[in-house]
Amino acid sequence: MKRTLTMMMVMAVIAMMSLAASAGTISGKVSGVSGESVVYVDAIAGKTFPAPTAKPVIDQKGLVFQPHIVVVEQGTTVEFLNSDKVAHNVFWPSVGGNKKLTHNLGTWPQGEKRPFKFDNAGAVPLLCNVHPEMAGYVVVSPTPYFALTDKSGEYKIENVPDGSYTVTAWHEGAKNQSKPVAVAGDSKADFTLSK
Ligand SMILES: [Cu+2]
Repeated sequence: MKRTLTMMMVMAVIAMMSLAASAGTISGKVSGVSGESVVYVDAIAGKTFPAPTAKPVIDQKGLVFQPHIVVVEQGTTVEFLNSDKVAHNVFWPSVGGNKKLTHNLGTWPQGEKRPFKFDNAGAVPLLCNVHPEMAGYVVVSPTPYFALTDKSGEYKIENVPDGSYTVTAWHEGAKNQSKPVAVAGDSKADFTLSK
């Protein structure tokens, strides 16, 4: 009996180790631009993901969108808060460059929050029609595998299952760059973006 238990425990440990070995990280650096960028794994044919439950908040405070860039998984509801004494508006002219996906959330006073569920992938340039100088971004990733780089461009996407993917880097005002990345444990992918 004891022996069977020991055997089962050994087998469980082996199973856990092989699971751990079948996923890794994608890390690297985005250069050619300064400040934060976004890196994400593009849609994977035949693969869907559970609906995200987190609802990140973008605040409008001191006449700026805070944070300036938020990256979310497709299907995420983002809540837009106004913490200023003045009324703010939120609208976007396109999603992923598609102008048909333009939307105006309206204009609302201090303390109010309005949600929006982002069902389409791509970068969403946030604007406020009351304050033309205000700008922010929601970047909607088609997969749960995404990262915001640090200010020097370094990023790490964790728990990516082994496989072959297309990975895209985005930066405000620059052209997207996509490249194939084969993940087998820990992998590297660097990007150089330009306007
Ligand atoms: Cu505003």
